[in-house]
Amino acid sequence: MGRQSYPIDHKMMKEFARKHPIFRIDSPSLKEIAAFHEDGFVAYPNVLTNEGQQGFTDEILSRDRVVEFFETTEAERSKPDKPQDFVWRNWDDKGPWSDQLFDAPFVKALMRETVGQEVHFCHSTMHFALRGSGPIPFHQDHHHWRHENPVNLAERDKWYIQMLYYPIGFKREDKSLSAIAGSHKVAPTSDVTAERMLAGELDEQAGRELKQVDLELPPGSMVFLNARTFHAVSAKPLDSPQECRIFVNYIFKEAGPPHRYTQPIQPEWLELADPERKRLFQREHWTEDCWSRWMA
Ligand SMILES: O=C(O)CCC(=O)C(=O)O
Ligand SMILES: [Fe+2]
Repeated sequence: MGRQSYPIDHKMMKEFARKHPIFRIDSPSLKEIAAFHEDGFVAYPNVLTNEGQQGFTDEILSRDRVVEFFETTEAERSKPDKPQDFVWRNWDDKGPWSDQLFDAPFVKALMRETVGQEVHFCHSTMHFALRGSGPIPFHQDHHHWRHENPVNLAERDKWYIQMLYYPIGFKREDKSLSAIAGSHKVAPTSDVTAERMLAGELDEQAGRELKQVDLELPPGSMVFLNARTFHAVSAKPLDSPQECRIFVNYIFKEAGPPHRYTQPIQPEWLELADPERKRLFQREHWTEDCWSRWMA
């Protein structure tokens, strides 16, 4: 399927997905779901099909904004300033591979086994890190936990899930992802820090040993992450053998008030969606005053 502007005919996309599934598997195992609940994340190394890994990567690299970024980056290389990392939020210009990541059988099964039926798409992003890219310290991305607005205080126990895709993978200490296993079990008070967790001060509260897990993932991998779980990313060394690390994030939320980044859905996405996908997309998006309306 050639480069076309998105969304193209949804029936065509579905037909493509049926013939060319992006995932090797259609559902998680019980053991994986148990590990997810215990650790706050589960890694799926090489979960994309060979064709999916290649197609997804090519699709990413062929987006107009991406082509422009690399053209600019080439020009910037001869300048003294380092080129900036690339962040695309919201990445709405999908193709037939990234389109599958909304609701492939594997995605739906993961959601069904964790969140349940009341799940909404929140937003999706694309990121590139070039050599010299800095580290990201330990953090949580669950907005109901990070915003003190009464709506968020009331909604804190609802699910906020990130599906982190690494189409070309990463090596340890080369923009590698680390997570503190079990950290999702600690109450979200302001005195909780990654340092205290790693020093063992909060093990008793979590009911387990909180420990740092440093990942290394081959191309075509995904990490299914409870966004309460503390996670961090190392820097990309200047002499990294990988020129540019690619990371794509699909975020889903339990039904309820918008999160800080819950994105607007384009009308054409809804027009073309089947009923199941419509349910994923039919929710309120974030606006400056949305939380005050939810409390009224
Ligand atoms: O780059 C990654 O692997 C994860 C990045 C991250 O944690 C974030 O963007 O919030
Ligand atoms: Fe994060």
